[in-house]
Amino acid sequence: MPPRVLVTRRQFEDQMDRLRAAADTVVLTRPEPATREELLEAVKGVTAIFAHITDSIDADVMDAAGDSLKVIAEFGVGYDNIDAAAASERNIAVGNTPGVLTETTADFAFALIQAAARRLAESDRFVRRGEWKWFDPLDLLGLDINGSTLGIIGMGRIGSSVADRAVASGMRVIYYNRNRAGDEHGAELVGSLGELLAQSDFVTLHCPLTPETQGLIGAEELKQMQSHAVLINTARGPVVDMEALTAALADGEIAYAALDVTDPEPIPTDHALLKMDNVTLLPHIASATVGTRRKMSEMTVDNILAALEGNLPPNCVNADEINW
Ligand code: 8YV
Repeated sequence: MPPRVLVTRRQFEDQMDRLRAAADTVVLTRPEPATREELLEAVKGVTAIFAHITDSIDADVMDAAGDSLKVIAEFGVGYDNIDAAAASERNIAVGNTPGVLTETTADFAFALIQAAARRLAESDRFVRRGEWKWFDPLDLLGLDINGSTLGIIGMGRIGSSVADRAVASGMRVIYYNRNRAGDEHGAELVGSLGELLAQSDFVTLHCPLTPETQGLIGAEELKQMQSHAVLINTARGPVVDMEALTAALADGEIAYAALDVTDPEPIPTDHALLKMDNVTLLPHIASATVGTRRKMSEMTVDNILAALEGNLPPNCVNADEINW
Protein backbone atom coordinates (compact mmCIF):
# COMPACT_ATOMS: atom_id res chain seq x y z
CA MET A 1 0.00 0.00 0.00
CA PRO A 2 1.45 3.44 -0.90
CA PRO A 3 1.73 5.90 1.99
CA ARG A 4 -1.04 8.48 2.30
CA VAL A 5 -0.53 12.22 2.56
CA LEU A 6 -3.09 14.84 3.55
CA VAL A 7 -2.69 18.45 2.37
CA THR A 8 -5.13 20.56 4.37
CA ARG A 9 -5.53 23.53 1.96
CA ARG A 10 -5.23 24.15 -1.77
CA GLN A 11 -1.60 24.41 -2.83
CA PHE A 12 0.67 24.90 -5.86
CA GLU A 13 -0.12 22.07 -8.31
CA ASP A 14 3.50 21.39 -9.33
CA GLN A 15 4.33 20.71 -5.68
CA MET A 16 1.25 18.51 -5.29
CA ASP A 17 2.45 16.50 -8.31
CA ARG A 18 5.71 15.80 -6.47
CA LEU A 19 3.69 14.37 -3.58
CA ARG A 20 1.37 12.43 -5.89
CA ALA A 21 4.41 10.74 -7.47
CA ALA A 22 5.40 9.37 -4.05
CA ALA A 23 2.14 8.88 -2.18
CA ASP A 24 -1.60 8.58 -2.33
CA THR A 25 -2.26 12.32 -1.85
CA VAL A 26 -5.50 13.99 -0.79
CA VAL A 27 -5.62 17.78 -1.17
CA LEU A 28 -8.52 19.57 0.50
CA THR A 29 -9.09 22.05 -2.31
CA ARG A 30 -11.99 24.05 -0.92
CA PRO A 31 -10.92 27.65 -0.30
CA GLU A 32 -11.97 27.50 3.36
CA PRO A 33 -10.25 25.43 6.06
CA ALA A 34 -11.57 22.01 7.05
CA THR A 35 -13.77 21.89 10.12
CA ARG A 36 -12.43 20.07 13.17
CA GLU A 37 -14.62 17.03 12.36
CA GLU A 38 -13.46 16.98 8.74
CA LEU A 39 -9.83 17.18 9.83
CA LEU A 40 -10.21 14.34 12.35
CA GLU A 41 -11.78 12.19 9.61
CA ALA A 42 -9.34 13.17 6.82
CA VAL A 43 -6.17 12.34 8.79
CA LYS A 44 -7.09 8.69 9.41
CA GLY A 45 -4.25 6.43 8.29
CA VAL A 46 -2.03 9.16 6.80
CA THR A 47 1.77 9.10 6.99
CA ALA A 48 2.16 12.83 6.50
CA ILE A 49 0.15 16.00 7.07
CA PHE A 50 0.93 19.13 5.05
CA ALA A 51 -0.43 21.60 7.63
CA HIS A 52 -1.31 25.29 7.66
CA ILE A 53 -1.83 27.94 10.31
CA THR A 54 -5.58 27.28 10.08
CA ASP A 55 -5.21 23.70 11.39
CA SER A 56 -4.90 22.95 15.06
CA ILE A 57 -2.79 19.79 15.02
CA ASP A 58 -3.03 18.53 18.59
CA ALA A 59 -2.75 15.12 20.24
CA ASP A 60 -6.32 14.21 19.22
CA VAL A 61 -5.55 14.81 15.55
CA MET A 62 -2.33 12.78 15.85
CA ASP A 63 -4.21 9.94 17.53
CA ALA A 64 -6.95 10.10 14.90
CA ALA A 65 -4.23 9.67 12.25
CA GLY A 66 -2.88 6.68 14.18
CA ASP A 67 0.49 4.88 14.16
CA SER A 68 1.03 5.55 10.45
CA LEU A 69 1.70 9.27 11.10
CA LYS A 70 5.42 10.04 10.73
CA VAL A 71 5.61 13.73 9.83
CA ILE A 72 3.65 16.95 10.24
CA ALA A 73 5.04 19.55 7.86
CA GLU A 74 3.96 23.13 8.50
CA PHE A 75 3.63 25.56 5.59
CA GLY A 76 5.36 28.40 7.46
CA VAL A 77 8.10 29.11 9.97
CA GLY A 78 5.79 29.49 12.98
CA TYR A 79 4.37 26.17 14.13
CA ASP A 80 2.41 27.18 17.24
CA ASN A 81 -0.66 25.50 15.75
CA ILE A 82 1.10 22.13 16.18
CA ASP A 83 1.55 20.51 19.59
CA ALA A 84 5.23 19.73 19.02
CA ALA A 85 5.61 18.07 22.44
CA ALA A 86 2.74 15.69 21.67
CA ALA A 87 4.36 14.94 18.31
CA SER A 88 7.72 14.17 19.97
CA GLU A 89 6.03 11.84 22.47
CA ARG A 90 4.65 9.93 19.48
CA ASN A 91 7.98 10.01 17.61
CA ILE A 92 6.44 12.17 14.88
CA ALA A 93 8.73 14.67 13.11
CA VAL A 94 7.57 18.28 12.85
CA GLY A 95 8.88 20.27 9.88
CA ASN A 96 8.68 23.98 9.03
CA THR A 97 10.02 26.48 6.46
CA PRO A 98 12.57 28.78 8.13
CA GLY A 99 14.69 31.31 6.22
CA VAL A 100 12.77 31.33 2.98
CA LEU A 101 10.28 33.97 4.11
CA THR A 102 12.64 36.16 6.16
CA GLU A 103 13.22 38.98 3.66
CA THR A 104 9.63 38.99 2.39
CA THR A 105 8.24 39.26 5.92
CA ALA A 106 10.78 41.93 6.89
CA ASP A 107 9.85 43.92 3.76
CA PHE A 108 6.22 43.71 4.80
CA ALA A 109 6.83 44.69 8.42
CA PHE A 110 8.82 47.69 7.25
CA ALA A 111 6.08 48.57 4.77
CA LEU A 112 3.64 48.58 7.71
CA ILE A 113 5.94 50.84 9.73
CA GLN A 114 5.98 53.30 6.84
CA ALA A 115 2.26 52.95 6.13
CA ALA A 116 1.39 53.56 9.77
CA ALA A 117 3.84 56.48 10.08
CA ARG A 118 2.28 58.25 7.11
CA ARG A 119 -1.32 57.11 7.79
CA LEU A 120 -1.71 55.57 4.32
CA ALA A 121 -4.75 53.33 4.90
CA GLU A 122 -6.57 56.07 6.80
CA SER A 123 -5.80 58.65 4.11
CA ASP A 124 -6.95 56.27 1.37
CA ARG A 125 -10.29 55.78 3.18
CA PHE A 126 -10.58 59.58 3.55
CA VAL A 127 -10.23 60.08 -0.21
CA ARG A 128 -12.61 57.20 -1.07
CA ARG A 129 -15.27 58.61 1.26
CA GLY A 130 -15.18 61.81 -0.80
CA GLU A 131 -13.97 63.85 2.18
CA TRP A 132 -10.89 65.30 0.44
CA LYS A 133 -12.23 68.78 -0.35
CA TRP A 134 -9.03 70.85 -0.30
CA PHE A 135 -5.37 70.71 0.63
CA ASP A 136 -5.00 71.18 4.38
CA PRO A 137 -1.57 72.05 5.76
CA LEU A 138 -2.47 70.71 9.19
CA ASP A 139 -4.44 67.53 8.40
CA LEU A 140 -3.25 63.90 8.24
CA LEU A 141 0.17 64.71 9.63
CA GLY A 142 2.25 61.64 10.32
CA LEU A 143 5.55 60.71 11.91
CA ASP A 144 9.01 60.81 10.38
CA ILE A 145 10.73 57.46 10.03
CA ASN A 146 14.20 58.96 9.84
CA GLY A 147 15.50 60.05 13.19
CA SER A 148 12.88 58.08 15.11
CA THR A 149 13.42 55.01 17.30
CA LEU A 150 12.30 51.53 16.35
CA GLY A 151 11.97 48.92 19.09
CA ILE A 152 12.23 45.30 17.94
CA ILE A 153 10.88 42.55 20.17
CA GLY A 154 12.38 39.26 19.03
CA MET A 155 15.73 39.71 17.28
CA GLY A 156 15.76 36.48 15.29
CA ARG A 157 16.06 36.18 11.52
CA ILE A 158 13.08 38.41 10.69
CA GLY A 159 13.71 40.96 13.46
CA SER A 160 17.34 41.33 12.31
CA SER A 161 16.26 41.91 8.71
CA VAL A 162 13.81 44.58 9.84
CA ALA A 163 16.71 46.20 11.77
CA ASP A 164 18.78 46.33 8.54
CA ARG A 165 15.98 48.18 6.75
CA ALA A 166 15.40 50.56 9.64
CA VAL A 167 19.09 51.44 10.08
CA ALA A 168 19.34 52.11 6.33
CA SER A 169 16.37 54.48 6.68
CA GLY A 170 18.03 56.53 9.40
CA MET A 171 16.23 55.04 12.39
CA ARG A 172 17.77 54.38 15.76
CA VAL A 173 17.08 50.71 16.44
CA ILE A 174 16.83 49.11 19.86
CA TYR A 175 15.83 45.57 20.67
CA TYR A 176 14.89 43.35 23.51
CA ASN A 177 15.45 39.64 23.38
CA ARG A 178 15.83 37.50 26.46
CA ASN A 179 18.28 35.09 24.84
CA ARG A 180 20.73 37.52 23.34
CA ALA A 181 23.39 39.96 24.45
CA GLY A 182 25.32 42.55 22.49
CA ASP A 183 24.56 44.91 19.66
CA GLU A 184 23.87 43.59 16.22
CA HIS A 185 22.57 44.70 12.84
CA GLY A 186 23.22 48.25 14.04
CA ALA A 187 20.71 47.77 16.87
CA GLU A 188 21.34 48.34 20.58
CA LEU A 189 20.24 45.80 23.13
CA VAL A 190 18.20 47.36 25.94
CA GLY A 191 17.94 45.90 29.41
CA SER A 192 14.21 45.33 29.67
CA LEU A 193 10.97 45.25 27.78
CA GLY A 194 9.81 48.33 29.71
CA GLU A 195 12.86 50.30 28.56
CA LEU A 196 12.20 49.34 24.96
CA LEU A 197 8.53 50.32 25.16
CA ALA A 198 9.25 53.67 26.80
CA GLN A 199 11.94 54.67 24.28
CA SER A 200 10.36 53.55 21.00
CA ASP A 201 8.35 55.59 18.52
CA PHE A 202 7.57 52.33 16.71
CA VAL A 203 7.42 48.86 18.29
CA THR A 204 7.48 45.81 16.02
CA LEU A 205 6.92 42.22 17.13
CA HIS A 206 8.99 39.34 15.74
CA CYS A 207 8.88 36.71 18.47
CA PRO A 208 7.28 33.27 18.12
CA LEU A 209 4.04 32.54 19.97
CA THR A 210 4.92 30.49 23.05
CA PRO A 211 3.42 30.29 26.55
CA GLU A 212 5.95 33.03 27.53
CA THR A 213 5.00 35.43 24.73
CA GLN A 214 1.22 34.93 24.87
CA GLY A 215 -0.24 38.28 25.99
CA LEU A 216 3.28 39.80 26.15
CA ILE A 217 1.82 43.17 25.13
CA GLY A 218 -1.06 43.82 27.53
CA ALA A 219 -2.57 46.83 29.28
CA GLU A 220 0.54 47.48 31.42
CA GLU A 221 2.93 47.31 28.47
CA LEU A 222 0.73 49.57 26.30
CA LYS A 223 0.73 52.14 29.12
CA GLN A 224 4.53 52.15 29.03
CA MET A 225 4.53 53.18 25.34
CA GLN A 226 4.55 56.82 24.27
CA SER A 227 1.23 58.40 23.30
CA HIS A 228 2.43 59.06 19.73
CA ALA A 229 3.80 55.51 19.36
CA VAL A 230 2.85 52.86 16.81
CA LEU A 231 2.57 49.09 17.38
CA ILE A 232 3.21 46.72 14.46
CA ASN A 233 2.34 43.02 14.70
CA THR A 234 3.37 40.62 11.95
CA ALA A 235 4.18 37.80 14.42
CA ARG A 236 1.13 36.13 15.98
CA GLY A 237 -2.13 37.67 17.16
CA PRO A 238 -2.14 36.29 20.72
CA VAL A 239 1.20 38.01 21.51
CA VAL A 240 -0.98 41.12 21.94
CA ASP A 241 -3.98 41.34 24.26
CA MET A 242 -6.50 42.56 21.69
CA GLU A 243 -8.92 43.96 24.25
CA ALA A 244 -6.18 45.99 25.92
CA LEU A 245 -4.97 47.20 22.52
CA THR A 246 -8.46 48.31 21.52
CA ALA A 247 -8.77 50.29 24.77
CA ALA A 248 -5.28 51.81 24.40
CA LEU A 249 -6.06 52.99 20.85
CA ALA A 250 -9.46 54.35 21.89
CA ASP A 251 -8.02 56.18 24.92
CA GLY A 252 -5.01 57.60 23.06
CA GLU A 253 -2.48 55.68 25.14
CA ILE A 254 -0.82 54.82 21.84
CA ALA A 255 -1.48 56.50 18.50
CA TYR A 256 -1.69 53.73 15.95
CA ALA A 257 -1.47 50.00 15.30
CA ALA A 258 -0.87 47.99 12.15
CA LEU A 259 -1.82 44.35 12.51
CA ASP A 260 -1.22 41.60 9.98
CA VAL A 261 -2.20 39.04 12.61
CA THR A 262 -5.04 39.15 15.12
CA ASP A 263 -6.58 37.02 17.84
CA PRO A 264 -8.75 35.37 16.66
CA GLU A 265 -8.14 35.11 12.91
CA PRO A 266 -10.04 36.30 11.07
CA ILE A 267 -10.94 39.22 13.31
CA PRO A 268 -14.74 39.17 13.85
CA THR A 269 -16.50 41.58 11.48
CA ASP A 270 -18.17 43.35 14.44
CA HIS A 271 -14.89 43.93 16.33
CA ALA A 272 -14.47 47.51 17.64
CA LEU A 273 -11.09 47.84 15.88
CA LEU A 274 -12.81 47.70 12.49
CA LYS A 275 -14.54 50.97 13.24
CA MET A 276 -11.39 52.79 14.34
CA ASP A 277 -9.34 54.90 11.96
CA ASN A 278 -6.06 54.61 13.86
CA VAL A 279 -5.55 50.94 13.07
CA THR A 280 -4.64 49.15 9.86
CA LEU A 281 -5.91 45.56 9.64
CA LEU A 282 -4.51 43.03 7.20
CA PRO A 283 -5.35 39.36 6.57
CA HIS A 284 -2.09 37.58 7.55
CA ILE A 285 -0.27 38.28 4.29
CA ALA A 286 3.32 39.06 5.37
CA SER A 287 4.76 36.10 3.45
CA ALA A 288 2.27 36.35 0.59
CA THR A 289 4.39 36.89 -2.51
CA VAL A 290 4.32 34.47 -5.42
CA GLY A 291 8.01 33.63 -5.06
CA THR A 292 7.99 33.12 -1.30
CA ARG A 293 4.77 31.11 -1.08
CA ARG A 294 6.10 28.85 -3.89
CA LYS A 295 9.35 28.27 -2.00
CA MET A 296 7.43 27.59 1.22
CA SER A 297 5.35 25.00 -0.60
CA GLU A 298 8.46 23.37 -2.06
CA MET A 299 10.17 23.22 1.35
CA THR A 300 7.09 21.72 2.95
CA VAL A 301 7.01 19.01 0.27
CA ASP A 302 10.78 18.43 0.71
CA ASN A 303 10.15 17.83 4.42
CA ILE A 304 7.42 15.29 3.64
CA LEU A 305 9.32 13.45 0.87
CA ALA A 306 12.38 13.05 3.12
CA ALA A 307 10.22 11.53 5.86
CA LEU A 308 8.47 9.21 3.40
CA GLU A 309 11.93 7.86 2.53
CA GLY A 310 12.68 7.30 6.21
CA ASN A 311 14.95 10.34 6.59
CA LEU A 312 14.59 13.25 8.98
CA PRO A 313 12.98 16.25 7.25
CA PRO A 314 15.69 18.78 6.25
CA ASN A 315 13.95 21.36 8.46
CA CYS A 316 12.85 19.47 11.53
CA VAL A 317 12.08 21.41 14.71
CA ASN A 318 12.02 18.41 17.06
CA ALA A 319 14.97 16.41 15.66
CA ASP A 320 16.56 16.20 19.13
CA GLU A 321 13.35 14.94 20.70
CA ILE A 322 12.61 12.01 18.42
CA ASN A 323 14.32 8.73 17.72
CA TRP A 324 14.53 8.09 13.97
C1 8YV B 1 2.22 31.66 6.73
C2 8YV B 1 3.43 32.55 8.81
O1 8YV B 1 1.53 32.30 5.72
O2 8YV B 1 5.44 31.44 8.36
C3 8YV B 1 4.66 31.83 9.22
O3 8YV B 1 4.87 31.64 10.42
O4 8YV B 1 2.75 33.08 9.62
C4 8YV B 1 3.02 32.72 7.37
O5 8YV B 1 4.15 32.89 6.58
C5 8YV B 1 1.26 30.86 7.56
O6 8YV B 1 1.93 30.22 8.59
C6 8YV B 1 0.53 29.85 6.67
O7 8YV B 1 0.39 28.57 7.19
